[in-house]
Amino acid sequence: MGQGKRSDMIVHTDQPYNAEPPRRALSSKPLTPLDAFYSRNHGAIPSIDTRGWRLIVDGLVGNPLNLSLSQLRDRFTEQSLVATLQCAGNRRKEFLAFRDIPDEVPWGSTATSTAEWTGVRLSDVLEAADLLSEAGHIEFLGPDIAEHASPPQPFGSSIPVQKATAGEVLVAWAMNGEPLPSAHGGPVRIVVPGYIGARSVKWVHGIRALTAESRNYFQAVAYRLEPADADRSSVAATTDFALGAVALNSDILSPDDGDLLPSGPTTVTGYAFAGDGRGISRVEVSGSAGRCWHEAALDDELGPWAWRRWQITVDLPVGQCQILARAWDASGDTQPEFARDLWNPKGYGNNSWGRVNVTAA
Ligand SMILES: Nc1nc2c(c(=O)[nH]1)N[C@H]1C(S)=C(S)[C@@H](COP(=O)(O)O)O[C@H]1N2
Ligand SMILES: [Mo]
Repeated sequence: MGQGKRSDMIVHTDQPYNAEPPRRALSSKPLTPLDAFYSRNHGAIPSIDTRGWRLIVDGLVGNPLNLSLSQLRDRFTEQSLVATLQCAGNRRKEFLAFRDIPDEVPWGSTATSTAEWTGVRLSDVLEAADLLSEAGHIEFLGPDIAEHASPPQPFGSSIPVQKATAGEVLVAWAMNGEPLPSAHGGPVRIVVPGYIGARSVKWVHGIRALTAESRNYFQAVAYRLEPADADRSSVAATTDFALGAVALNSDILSPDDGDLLPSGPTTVTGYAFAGDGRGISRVEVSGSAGRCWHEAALDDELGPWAWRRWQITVDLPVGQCQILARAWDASGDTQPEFARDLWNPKGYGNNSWGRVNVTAA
């Protein structure tokens, strides 16, 4: 069991450790157990001594801070919230049927998970540091070196100051009531609810107020959405942009792709998630490859930053059959039908209809 994970994790790479759970591991509970939570790493997982850990808050602040974990805990009010993390590369595998994406992890459908996070509000920390009005972005600095970045460098990211001061962003030390495991950023990480996972920097040791976006490789080069033809054109792409809020997505968690099932009534479960706090308004499921759709029952909300789980019973005819799911969010947005219409050179943001193929006997 690598990194304290269940033995049936789908491990894409051991070094660095990149693994996602089987769908059934996400379908059983609203909060993802720690041993099933996907883990995405660009470098070796560091082992950080909690007693020696410090958080430096500097840059465009009037009062720079240097805090130990106990000072962080004592000085600010503890907050907990449920938030779903979703990697921008979630469901990249579906793009590969259309066109190859070299050098990126071929994530399936489960580079997403949900936990209750506990820590302090980033907005409170920034207020104590006397954030200056010139600040436009807040940068997070990690210690782990990504060898494949050019040049090799520690992982980092930034978010706009409006998001950083909105109250939901946490400097977190616990996950589902347990101290943060190393694989998830222990002792302390940032959690940016509603944004792509890459902005939630693990093992954070620095928070820096800047005028503009971070120049870290993972903000300035990777995790940007490029036009579909960017890798073929001779001129540099000018319209790529840093990914922030997660696009509306939904997917099927049970049954799994390739399952053999009895025909007749079958329970289908899944999740829907709209980034940046937009609620889920409706989920529809088809057991007949889209010939007819039925409205799924939504589970209780876990809060504005978490996935909305859903379930429905559909009648499966004997034979091969494709089950589909699509969601609507509170802004009336819905998901595109095909991954191929969303293909992009780095394979980010596949939020096409959820799709599993099963055989009913
Ligand atoms: N320091 C650091 N933080 C990081 C990363 C990393 O490689 N190093 N990966 C990011 C990415 S791309 C994602 S999707 C999330 C994954 O968080 P998890 O491993 O806790 O699931 O962490 C983010 N934070
Ligand atoms: Mo990610």
